[in-house]
Amino acid sequence: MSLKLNNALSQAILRGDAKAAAALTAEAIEAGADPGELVSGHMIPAMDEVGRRFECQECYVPELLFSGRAMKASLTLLRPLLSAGANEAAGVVVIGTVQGDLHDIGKNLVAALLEGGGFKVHDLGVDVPPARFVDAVKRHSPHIVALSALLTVTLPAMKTTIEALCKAGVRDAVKVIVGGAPVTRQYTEEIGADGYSDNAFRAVRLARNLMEETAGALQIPGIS
Ligand code: B1M
Repeated sequence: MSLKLNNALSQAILRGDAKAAAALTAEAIEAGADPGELVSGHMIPAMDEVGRRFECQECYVPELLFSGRAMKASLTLLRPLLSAGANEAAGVVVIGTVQGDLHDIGKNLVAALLEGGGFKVHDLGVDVPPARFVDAVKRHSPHIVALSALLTVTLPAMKTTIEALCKAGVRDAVKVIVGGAPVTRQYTEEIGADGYSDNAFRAVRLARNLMEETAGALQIPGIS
């Protein structure tokens, strides 16, 4: 896979050209590129650059939207490769972006990589109210509830989601993991979540570690 092509993919995402991003991703896959490297080495840096430009008012919401679409167009092609190997042996996860927050690219990436790590994932989407997380826990009996937030103003929704799980009497039945750009380890501890990852790839390791910690108590098939 040539560096030129990788740069072209970053540039396509940066200028919000979904058609080019998809075509270049397909070309890269065909050329045998590593999907994880495409995502973390080229696509995420492009989105970070869009974010930097937005912050400096060098671009505006429409540009965020178009770059988001281009990123999604690439991820649609990469997702089957990232999530290959899904089964229920590793554990069950309910994932969603918390109430008030519409950002789902990072959350989708975490979901795909968890699937690739062997987890069965129930994705509740974006802007998920606490009550829907509670319902999903009752319905799917997950081992892990994964919460994503990208906005400083939606961070408190992580806390209220955990409080809702407590109130419904299901908090002790699950591990709660949190992530997203504004989330910190300190905040994770403050709200009583069980784990935090600043990165989608490391979220899989975190989920596995939590499963290993609780394997005895939860009697999870496939984990001894
Ligand atoms: Co918005 N946005 N956005 N945006 N957006 C950010 C987040 C922002 C940082 C841009 C900036 O100012 N630099 C800023 C937030 C500032 C803050 O609160 N601190 C911001 C803002 C302000 C807004 C609006 C308020 C803008 C407005 O309307 N005035 C608005 C809010 C809408 C809402 O949610 N209610 C808004 C809207 C949007 C779009 C809809 C246009 C679009 C989202 C499209 C979509 O998601 N479908 C968008 C985009 C694209 C961005 C940026 C540019 C890119 C986000 C992204 O997809 N990154 C973003 C700037 C940035 O992040 N640099 C920005 C790529 C993705 C792979 O990374 O999601 O961070 P990320 O996920 C990472 C990690 O965070 C982690 O793993 C991933 C990869 O390693 N991770 C987890 C995420 N979830 C995890 C969960 C885990 C573990 C790890 O465990 C459970």
